Amino acid sequence: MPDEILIETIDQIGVARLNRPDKLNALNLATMTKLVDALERYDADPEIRCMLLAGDERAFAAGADINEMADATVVDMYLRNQFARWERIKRIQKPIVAAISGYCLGGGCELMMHCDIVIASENARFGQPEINIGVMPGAGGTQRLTRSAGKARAMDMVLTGHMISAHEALGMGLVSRVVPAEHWYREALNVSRELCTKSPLALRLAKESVLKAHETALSEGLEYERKLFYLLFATADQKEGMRAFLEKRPPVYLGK
Ligand code: CO8
Repeated sequence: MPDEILIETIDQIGVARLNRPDKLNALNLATMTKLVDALERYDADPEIRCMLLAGDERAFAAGADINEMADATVVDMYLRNQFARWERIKRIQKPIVAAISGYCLGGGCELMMHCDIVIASENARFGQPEINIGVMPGAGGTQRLTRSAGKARAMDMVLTGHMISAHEALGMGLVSRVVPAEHWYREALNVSRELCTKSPLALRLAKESVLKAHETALSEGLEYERKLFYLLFATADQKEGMRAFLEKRPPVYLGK
């Protein structure tokens, strides 16, 4: 069994690292399952105070795995129920620090937005490029990005699929700190160590409270987004967009 997730504990920090470097850590179902299982184990472990989630230098994650979605039907996507895993991440009570270097795109950017403190390398690149493959964000991108960045900037990212730099992401409130490239992981580890010195209960309740501010009317938005995301799997353009990516050619969209 390949290790899609590397797990280690450093003092009281539960570390999980995405480990599909040849696929830029694209989030396939196995990766998401193992990641969520690991985070829940850390959440239940009284020895663990906080979690650190990272990719590698080239990519945090370049999105959901397009190979697994390219030929999927609406029914396949519905029965896969992959968003149940994302709901479980939402319920993690201990703080999650994210260490981001390189590409942080699509589902990867949405995963980053599920984390609590985000440390970004100055070389990190963020984006919601789903529009380029005939779909749209499905794991909270249209909702969380808009709440952080505001409508105009969220629309720009979601409708054009353009990537933004780490400093732009900082300006939008998407990340907490930008650090020189050589410090991206060390700084996240330092922040995690600092959290370990705080009251574990206060950390949990403070996290819960900050998230509450984000939550108002969010659920309806997420539900709406999900239905629209599924709906796109009924379009020819979704099949074309994803096939074109896998065949390494430009897509030809017919608007149907
Ligand atoms: N899925 C599958 N494979 C991928 C993905 C991906 N998202 N991203 C990269 N890869 C693979 C490539 O196919 C390639 O594999 P191979 O070597 O076998 O051909 C390898 O990773 C390296 O990628 P590239 O050769 O393309 O590397 P480049 O440096 O030329 O380009 C990019 C890097 C710009 C990041 C480019 O790989 C890219 O555009 N990737 C796709 C980005 C994208 O569209 N992401 C959104 C995916 S859809 C999504 O996230 C929807 C989320 C919905 C909810 C979440 C449910 C889990």
